[in-house]
Amino acid sequence: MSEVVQVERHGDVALIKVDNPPVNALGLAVRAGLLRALREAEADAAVRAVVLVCAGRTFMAGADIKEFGKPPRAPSLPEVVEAIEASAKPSVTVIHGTALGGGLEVALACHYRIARADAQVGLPEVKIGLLPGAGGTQRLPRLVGVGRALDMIVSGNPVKAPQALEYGILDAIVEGDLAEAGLAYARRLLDEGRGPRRTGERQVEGDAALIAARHAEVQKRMPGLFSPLHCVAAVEAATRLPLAEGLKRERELFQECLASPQRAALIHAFFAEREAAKIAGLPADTPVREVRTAAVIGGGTMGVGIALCFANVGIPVKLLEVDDAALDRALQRARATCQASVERGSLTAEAMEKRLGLIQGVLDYAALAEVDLVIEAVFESLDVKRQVFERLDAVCKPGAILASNTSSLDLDAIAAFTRRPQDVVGLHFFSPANVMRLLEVVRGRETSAEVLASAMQLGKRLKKVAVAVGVCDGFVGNRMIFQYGRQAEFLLEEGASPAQVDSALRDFGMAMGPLAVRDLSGLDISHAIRERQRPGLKPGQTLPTVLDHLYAAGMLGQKSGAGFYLYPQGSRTPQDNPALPAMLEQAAAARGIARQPVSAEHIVERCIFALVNEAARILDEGIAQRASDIDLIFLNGYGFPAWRGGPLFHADSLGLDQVLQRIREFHQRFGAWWEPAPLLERLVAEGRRFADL
Ligand code: 3H9
Repeated sequence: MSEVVQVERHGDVALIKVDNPPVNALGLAVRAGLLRALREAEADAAVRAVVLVCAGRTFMAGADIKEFGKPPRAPSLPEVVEAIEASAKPSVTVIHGTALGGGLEVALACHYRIARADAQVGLPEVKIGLLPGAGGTQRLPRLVGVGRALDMIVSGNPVKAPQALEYGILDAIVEGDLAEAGLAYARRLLDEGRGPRRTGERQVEGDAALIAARHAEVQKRMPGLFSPLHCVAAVEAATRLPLAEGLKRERELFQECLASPQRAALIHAFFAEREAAKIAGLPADTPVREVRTAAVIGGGTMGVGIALCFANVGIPVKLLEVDDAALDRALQRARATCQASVERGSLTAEAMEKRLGLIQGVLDYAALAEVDLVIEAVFESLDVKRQVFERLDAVCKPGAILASNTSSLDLDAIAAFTRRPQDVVGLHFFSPANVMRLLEVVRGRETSAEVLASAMQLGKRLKKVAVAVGVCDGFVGNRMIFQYGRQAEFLLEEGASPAQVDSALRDFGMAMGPLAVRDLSGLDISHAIRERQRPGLKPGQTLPTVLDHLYAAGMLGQKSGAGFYLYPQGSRTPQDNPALPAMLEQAAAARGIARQPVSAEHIVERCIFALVNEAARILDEGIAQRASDIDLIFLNGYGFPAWRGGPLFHADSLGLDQVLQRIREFHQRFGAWWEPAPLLERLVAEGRRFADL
């Protein structure tokens, strides 16, 4: 018997225990072990029932994702699952932690399912470009109905044990030792004379109208995504085919997903997220400082969003403002944000009050003396930051972590305003902070290993994707986005309209077009950044001038009703700005060019390759640790399409030689901004990819 699967006899019940840390993934050894254990129990006349439990922190979290894309090895998971369901002896499984993907499919094949109250079950395959391929799409609808099965399979979101009980996925919720609970349940089954109860033998009620509606909804809400429609098709098959044929159809659809480039991109993103937590030179056992209480300085949109991040995970947080009126506004803003969640149904009124109760408004720095961590979210000016950090240095207890949410100022300069630069770190949240998953953790020259490790751990606690970055103008994300946005402006001057630029990039998969984003964040901010950067430009790095024209006309984006687009009467729907064409003509004339049509393909190449070229410099300078960290930043902070895996995964899949060739052409045609990054040239010369770094 393989050691990852062990069998113990408890009288007439065989207890099968899976122990494959960290998450009991169903790799080859587990599959083979399960099959052997099952056959052994089948063959032993003294065994009358089987109990399946997992050791460690969780039930099986699914197939072993590392095996996808490699040659399949028998026994396959569907084979194991079929054997479990077909068994003539009743089986009970006990779920703790998360039963996900193939893990839940194994559980659905067991004849009875019980779980701890804090367990969760789900079929998240869609999130990695797949569909449940071991019977999940055929058995779940048989158990919970087509509507609920589609909800779970298309969203990939898990449900908690009490809800799973209500749905009929679980038979009971249990407490205490897993094996004992399973054995007790099995004994009861035997006492009551109950035998196997196979989900696959149940009938599914078809609902063609519901399936058609879901199909249409997926097409609308998830454009460009390959696997969600396959999920719908597989569930549809369950409604009209007998189990064996439905399983065959599921297998075919699964194989199509497995072969799709989107699967590879999404799995890249999955592992990128896990990799990002590992920092070279920072051992996993680096001591961390516990954050029991926090404070945020500044109650603007950003500060309030950050305070909510803490309250959302149950950490008490003080919010400091300059006077009563500003504090009132900030607390109102926090309430309004939560209220919107209550109205959407994603938060109960009771939970809202609990969260808001964790945010305490304060006016005096003295109130911050005992907090474990402070995040400054005040105006982006070094002078203002100096005042804040000098005061924090004076009042905060020794060992408190002092963080800045600056998006582009020099963190080392900020750290130098204190006598404890080792305790200073950047925590760059993205707006809206309580929604966006990305957190750039900026490591200053002096930031201690302990503070960096604590900040990374805090990111995970706040349910963020924390990525460590180094100090430079704009860190990783914004530094790249400066290049991207600049190309968007050049393209306008060369002949494109804002709607053309934005729709080309939306069609590529970006959540929003670059110009609509700029209007949303405010052109005054873009202008201020541009002016700050101007003195550092290298020879030949000319700037587009359209922004200057808009700024001079007081067109600051959504906040002023006009920017790259027009927003009449407070509308958020962009319309053409009639003042823009004349400005673009002027800008083009100043550059000595005639505006002419630009293709969508050219727009995408200019903007996306600008990201890639800058990312290569960032990697070379060590500002980002690895290519996949940069991908992660763009996937979680900038609306880059997950199914393309991030800008560098995308560049690898296009072929870096192709990308470099286009960049060289752009260098010839458009000048200094396009000087190829040395790393890109090296990679191409060596026939390597970003993924090989
Ligand atoms: C599937 O089941 C297909 C079937 O339908 C059909 C097949 C025919 N495989 O996230 P963490 C590793 S598709 C391999 O930091 P947490 C992970 O890389 C699968 N490795 O922990 C990390 O490794 P490392 C459907 C896996 O507590 C370590 O475990 N299932 C897998 O924050 C810890 O992970 C899913 O999509 C895996 N399946 O969260 C579930 N899962 O330490 C994917 C994890 O070397 N997993 N690892 O960096 C998750 O959602 C989370 O990992 C989980 C734990 C919630 C389980």
